[in-house]
Amino acid sequence: MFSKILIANRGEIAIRVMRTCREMGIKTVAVYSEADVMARHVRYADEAYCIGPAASSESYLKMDTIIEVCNKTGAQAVHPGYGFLSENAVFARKLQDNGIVLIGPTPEAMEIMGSKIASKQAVEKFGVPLVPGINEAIVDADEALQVAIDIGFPVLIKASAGGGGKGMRAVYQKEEFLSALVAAQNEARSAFGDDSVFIEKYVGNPRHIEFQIMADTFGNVCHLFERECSIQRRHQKLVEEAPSVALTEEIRAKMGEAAVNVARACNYTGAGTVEFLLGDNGSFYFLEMNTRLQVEHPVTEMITGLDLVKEQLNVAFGLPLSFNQNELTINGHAIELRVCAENPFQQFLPNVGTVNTYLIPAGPGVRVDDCMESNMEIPIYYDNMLAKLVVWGKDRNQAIARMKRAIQEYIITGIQTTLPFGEFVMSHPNFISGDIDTHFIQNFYHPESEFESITEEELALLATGVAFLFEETKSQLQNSVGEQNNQAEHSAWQTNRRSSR
Ligand code: MV4
Repeated sequence: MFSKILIANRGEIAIRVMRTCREMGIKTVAVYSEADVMARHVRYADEAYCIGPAASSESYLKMDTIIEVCNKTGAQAVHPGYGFLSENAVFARKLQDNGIVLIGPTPEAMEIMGSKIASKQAVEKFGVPLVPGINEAIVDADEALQVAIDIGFPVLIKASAGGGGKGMRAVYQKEEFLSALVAAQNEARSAFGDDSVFIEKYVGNPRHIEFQIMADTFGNVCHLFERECSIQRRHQKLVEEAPSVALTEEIRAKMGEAAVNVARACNYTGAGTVEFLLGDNGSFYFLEMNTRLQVEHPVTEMITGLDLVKEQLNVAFGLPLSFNQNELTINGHAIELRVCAENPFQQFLPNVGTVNTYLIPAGPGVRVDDCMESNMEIPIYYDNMLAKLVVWGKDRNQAIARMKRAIQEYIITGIQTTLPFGEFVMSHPNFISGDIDTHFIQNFYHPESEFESITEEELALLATGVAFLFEETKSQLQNSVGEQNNQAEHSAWQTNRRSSR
């Protein structure tokens, strides 16, 4: 096994990775920015090196500097966590060229899955179900219109280089199509430097179901069941759980097999996630594959009893997976709540400042992956997720009860967090009965009507400033299109302003 690795990340995920390293006797090297001098991940590591100023582009994204630190410290491998360089094929290649192991997939797999069109073309050959549409970049606008008419409205125009909802546009009738196409192409060009877009049938009220997969270098590919991540806002997940109440054993087996085939389609190695849309009649469609360890991986660890970081390290070192598909079973139920520095009573606006008191819950079935402590300022430069509150129960009801109890035990003063939103979800009849889809928040969560709102101008100003600073959460703040909820939010704002001002 490796004797020393570098963790090219910060926050809770850096600590999460280092914990497994310590259990396995692997020394850890942290890198940090000038904003993170006091950060917990820096103190947790065996060695730590400052790699630049606060801005991610000057520190956590500096490939050559990170490689220099590897060379200086003798770190044999790099764990990229999520975000930052984790899905960057250029970085993966640079590591390869320097004889450093990336704890992640090959650059080739990253490239295929980084392109929506390339990934759909690759997985189609493996019989993976796709949303009806065209898996090619649109070249001729009039031809594209005919394709849209053939598919039937509503359709979605999606950017090939997009992901997480960036560069998506819903079109409800043919009169809107050509202007939407031009707008989508322009948006894709300025956001990704690539204006390739394609068209899909718009699936209404879907669930977001994703499968964890693990693959080794011996051709073993397993799925570790699903996570349901339907409770999202602006493509930021807020609550995730495993397993999903929506899957029968039959659908789970089919989707699991499809997820394994997606991995095979790109010769995947390591930990990855295959995202699907699940329609209400049990139909499911491949959306995209994320070529990293995800934020919500702990719910999978809780129901499978596995340590995904340990499996990643084994695979990266050239060892086989420690299990095969037949040995995996779902044990109990796990739920994760993302604890973010956001005001859930004001449209989840990012909330900056200093945490005064910070006390985490504990007791049976509670796990907190975090990077906070009392009297710590939240750096404005990065993702505003402070912690992940994860619970396990023998069944879903026990997990929900534990989550409510843990939220009540959690004490965070000085800033607003998403904890009260978590309590709202855990108490909502539709969540309790499992009757949820990707429109849960827009359908059921309207606390702002009770509170005085800021103006749209103030929101726009804040959003613009913050968008620069949060590399990770940029997409949620951009006025992403293709969602009815923007309209709903817009009208909520209007109503609010009229009533409160
Ligand atoms: C869709 C869709 C409906 N129909 N594709 C959003 C992010 C990106 N991964 C794909 N997304 C969607 N693609 C078709 N053909 C609806 C969404 C979508 C969504 C998906 C998962 C979770 C939350 C979502 C919220 C809005 C839209």
